[in-house]
Amino acid sequence: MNDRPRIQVHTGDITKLAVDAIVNAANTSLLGGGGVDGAIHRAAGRELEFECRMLNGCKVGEAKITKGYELPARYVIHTVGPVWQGGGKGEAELLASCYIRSLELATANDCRTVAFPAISTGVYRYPKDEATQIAVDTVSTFIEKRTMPEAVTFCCFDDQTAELYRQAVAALRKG
Ligand code: AR6
Repeated sequence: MNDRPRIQVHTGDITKLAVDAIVNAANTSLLGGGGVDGAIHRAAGRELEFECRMLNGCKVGEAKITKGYELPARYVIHTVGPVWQGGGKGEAELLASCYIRSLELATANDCRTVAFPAISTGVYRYPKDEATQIAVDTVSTFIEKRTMPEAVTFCCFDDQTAELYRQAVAALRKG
């Protein structure tokens, strides 16, 4: 193991990352959509959609894995975040479950490096600060008990989101 922190924060487009697996914030159909889902399908090419068609969708809080096709990433892990409905419909547990199920699949497929977008914080309207806290807490709890994945990148699309993640990661290191 080297000394690089196991949790990293990156600002940019997740489709450009040459990691073992990128995570997609998909919908239950797994057949593509807007936001990061649309960007991943565009960059991976039509074969990704063909493989997704075979998967029979995915439940909220669960995850499924495909190949990465034309992406630099070897795999795409598709997970479905909860739609924000005010916080009283189990959204926090479902969002945490997205991170856990994705990391379990990554581990089962020998992925050393994994990148996550900010699941549910776009079209699904999950408040960014709460979603960030859940993402960072859940991932750090998962990896501290295991050696894999070796590194997890939170890939933020804008600087404001990246700053939220940096603060949450820094708080973790102090705590
Ligand atoms: N790289 C990294 N992050 C991105 C990228 C990108 N290329 N593009 C957007 N984001 P969203 P959701 C950020 O709406 O809220 C889709 O239509 C974006 O700024 O993509 O989980 C699906 O098919 C935001 O912070 O996902 C579903 O129907 C984050 O990714 C629905 O949207 C998530 O925003 C899922 O909604």
